[in-house]
Amino acid sequence: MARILITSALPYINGVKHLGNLVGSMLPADVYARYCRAAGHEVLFICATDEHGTPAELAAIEAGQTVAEYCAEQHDIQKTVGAGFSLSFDHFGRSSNPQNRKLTQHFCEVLEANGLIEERTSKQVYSVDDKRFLPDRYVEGTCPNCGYEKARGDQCDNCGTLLDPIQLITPYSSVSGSRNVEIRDTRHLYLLQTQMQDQVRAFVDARAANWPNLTTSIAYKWLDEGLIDRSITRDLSWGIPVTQNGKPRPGFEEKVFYVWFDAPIEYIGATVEWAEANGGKDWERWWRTDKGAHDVTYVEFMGKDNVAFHTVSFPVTILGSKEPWKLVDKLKAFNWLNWYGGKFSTSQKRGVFMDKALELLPGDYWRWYLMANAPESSDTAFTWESFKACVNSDLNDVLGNFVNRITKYAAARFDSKVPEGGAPGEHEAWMANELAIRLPALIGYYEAMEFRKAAAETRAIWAAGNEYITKAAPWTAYKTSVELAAVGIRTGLNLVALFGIIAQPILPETAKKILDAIGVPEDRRSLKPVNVGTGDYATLLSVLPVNMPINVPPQLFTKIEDAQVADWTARFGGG
Ligand code: B3M
Ligand code: ZN
Repeated sequence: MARILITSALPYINGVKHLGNLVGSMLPADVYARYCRAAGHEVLFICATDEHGTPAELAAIEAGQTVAEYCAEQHDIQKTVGAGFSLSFDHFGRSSNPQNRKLTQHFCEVLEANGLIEERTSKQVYSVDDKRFLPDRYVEGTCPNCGYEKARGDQCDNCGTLLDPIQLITPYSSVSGSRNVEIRDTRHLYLLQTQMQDQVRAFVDARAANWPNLTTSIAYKWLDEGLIDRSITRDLSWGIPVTQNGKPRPGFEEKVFYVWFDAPIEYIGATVEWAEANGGKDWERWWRTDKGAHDVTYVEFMGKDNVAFHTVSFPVTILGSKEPWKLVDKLKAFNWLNWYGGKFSTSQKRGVFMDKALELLPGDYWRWYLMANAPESSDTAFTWESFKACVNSDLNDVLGNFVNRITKYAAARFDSKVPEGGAPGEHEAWMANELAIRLPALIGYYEAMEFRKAAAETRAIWAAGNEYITKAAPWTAYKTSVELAAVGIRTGLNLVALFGIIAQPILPETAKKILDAIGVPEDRRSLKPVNVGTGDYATLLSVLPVNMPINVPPQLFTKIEDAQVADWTARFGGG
């Protein structure tokens, strides 16, 4: 039994996330956490809302709330929606909680003690009417390169030039549209990443062999370009106050930490929240290598745009502290799930968002589609047509029908019991051989966090069961030999149990319905090879004792109709 710490990238607080956000971090992290638990490991699965920064402040203004009220409300909404998708976090915290504040201030102070923090003055655009310094992407103006009039402060969308906002000609605030802006000096804390270059590279080198290409290529791109010293404070009121020796830092009373400085620290902060919320559990054994975390495997999940922050920036914080904190071991990154040809967009409200998705269909439908089509090796596209095809074929035809047919027949002809009698023959041997090949492959894909392949193998096992039952045809056999039919139905019921067991990571609600109905005890639901077997006929038939009573599960899935696709396309777009 291993100890595995799993974190999902923290969803930003400004509204319910879309399906692309879900499949890029929270969902695969959950599938992996469920796999690891079912494989018998000790798992701690942590997530939280990422609540600081300008977008949170602006969203609160738009909602007519204080930012604290807005965040509290949105946190609860995201928590409820996550539960609707069966996301099994051990704790879903908040980066604005006191635990994170204390840790973030601590990290800054030890980094400063280690000579890695410096105060520097820089020039920034200040909006007099908005009474605030404007973050780069909230300043717009005319591009000095191509003359485009709506260039953003960080980059011109017309010619692609990377910009510093003070280069814009006739800048204005995109928050209010005001042109009453000036360039002012402001002092900030800089984290001297340049001094950590070699240590971070050594850290990446030591792990690169275990990281997928997408992760290592991004980490090395940043290292090869050379790390730059980075400001970790901002002129804002909403955020974590900047301290020195535990007191407000002189000159920084109106400033807070930059959201990307405190957000990853919240992985630790949320673990402290979890410990405190659960009667003082020991959080240090997950995070402090001097206090038991040396044998923890730490696995992070995120979209590719977050990789640099987790392979370089956060490790600078951790390594620079010179304290024995746990560093990431495995990092699984995802490409984009697109909405048809384009992008899902939170600001433009394009695509399907998690709350709306649950109004259409239960979480398991989405979980299956998203994992079977996860954007692992390249971007993938959501379409209603592919969603319908996937649900109707995999879930209804392949899994649902099998479970329904076998259990109903057992109920009708074998007195709702696992039938005894008869001896296995060539069809059962074929099925056992399929499992002998496919079950270890499935476990291997989960271990390697290859989720599309895990979903495909799960489906292939269900499909093999369908092929078996077509060959064995117990309903035909029954007419001439009840014993022969008994073998087929006994095998079929054991396959139903096995199909439920292997469905647990991706389809937790459906798996529970199946396993509860046919009475598989909790301690026989594990995904350890001793339980699911390596495929010999003895283990294949050993999940359910003969004569054990079984129930027919409630209907597992309903098919998606063309009319629904038309309705959803009209409501959400697409096509
Ligand atoms: N909140 C993801 C985003 O908003 C960001 C992840 C933080 S992980 C520490 O794009
Ligand atoms: Zn331009």
